Amino acid sequence: MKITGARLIITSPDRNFITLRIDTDEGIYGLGDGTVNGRELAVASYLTEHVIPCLIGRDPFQTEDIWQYLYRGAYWRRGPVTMAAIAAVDVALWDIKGKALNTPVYNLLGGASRNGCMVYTHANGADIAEAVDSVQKHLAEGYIAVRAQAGVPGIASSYGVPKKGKPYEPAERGLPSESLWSTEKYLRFAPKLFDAVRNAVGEDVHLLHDVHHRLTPIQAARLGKSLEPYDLFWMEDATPAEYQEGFKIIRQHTTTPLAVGEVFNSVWDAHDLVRNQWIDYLRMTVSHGGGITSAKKTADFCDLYQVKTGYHGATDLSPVTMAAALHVGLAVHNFGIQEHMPHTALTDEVFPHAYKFENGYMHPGDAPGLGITIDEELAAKYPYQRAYLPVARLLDGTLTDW
Ligand code: EZ4
Ligand code: CO
Repeated sequence: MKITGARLIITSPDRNFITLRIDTDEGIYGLGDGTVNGRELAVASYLTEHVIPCLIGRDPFQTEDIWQYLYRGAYWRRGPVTMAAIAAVDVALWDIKGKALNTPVYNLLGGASRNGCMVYTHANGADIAEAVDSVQKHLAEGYIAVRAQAGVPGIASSYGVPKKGKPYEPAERGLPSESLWSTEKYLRFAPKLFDAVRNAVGEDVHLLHDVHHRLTPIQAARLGKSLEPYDLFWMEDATPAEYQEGFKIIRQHTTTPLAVGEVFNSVWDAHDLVRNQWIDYLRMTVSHGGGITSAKKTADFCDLYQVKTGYHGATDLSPVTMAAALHVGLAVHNFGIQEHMPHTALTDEVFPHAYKFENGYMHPGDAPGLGITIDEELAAKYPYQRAYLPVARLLDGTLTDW
């Protein structure tokens, strides 16, 4: 089999997505996701100008060789744009391989290691009462694990809390908006939120929380300690992780489980975190970290240290990434949990898919390949629109981590 062509489908059904379609001489095609929220067109250009011309004529079954060709062969390594472009190719090739062999991708990664992938979804509210209601609403939908975020009193717009009446979507059309942040107010508030949520839902529900890189290591250590009575499944992105050793400080002070990595793009971003057992869950996005080939290797590396997967699954990753994450998650031994922030109905319509949610778990489905298609006619009705994530400033105007 030979690759005969590849092209991008750029569409914005409620938000922007970059989809790579690779075609072969046997009529089988595969899909990959190259979306990097707020930097979409950089990946598109990287693929169109520099990657697609190198793919023509290659054997799509050579996922390892093509991965190495694009990674080592570029000389310039890593970074979200490069690794998302490599991932888009890699995921599309696994899709082709599955379709050609008439089997779901998870069978090519070791087969199903479980019946389904436990997922968590997002609950949020402008205040504690609304957040508690939102958690209960998601439990009624069948979720057994829920992430809770609430507006921090005195801060106009808090991370994870939508504008009234709208579903939460981190990017906004136009140029970046600016939000305010106060660590002091947040550190006082977060334990009150989880006291209320835990009391409302009882012991059996898995509760998660996303700090979204807002704290220093010692502040994160304090938060982890103050949340211990509420038995969190994890505390996510407690501190920016460029400095991996920062997690050692958090670890020394708290037994609250730690998850990190949604902005990582290489196993090397997590090397110290994993081999020192400073974290419990690695969140590196399948489509930002080089695709299925590297996700499988990274999961196997984590398994040696009892670190589990907790793949990023926000709405800014297309349904193609959700499918890829579920195939890897079903197969690897050390699956932990999968984030599930459901796409809008329109996005789902543009990307018809075989994966399903039922009673707290998701399954990638048994269609050959990834089990995902794209309705190109519908996609064409929603052209790209510039959109950005917000930036955050401290109350005195200092730019901080959003
Ligand atoms: O803010 O993916 O855990 N999920 C998250 C996400 C991120 C977005 C950024 O593009 O933190 O909602
Ligand atoms: Co997060």
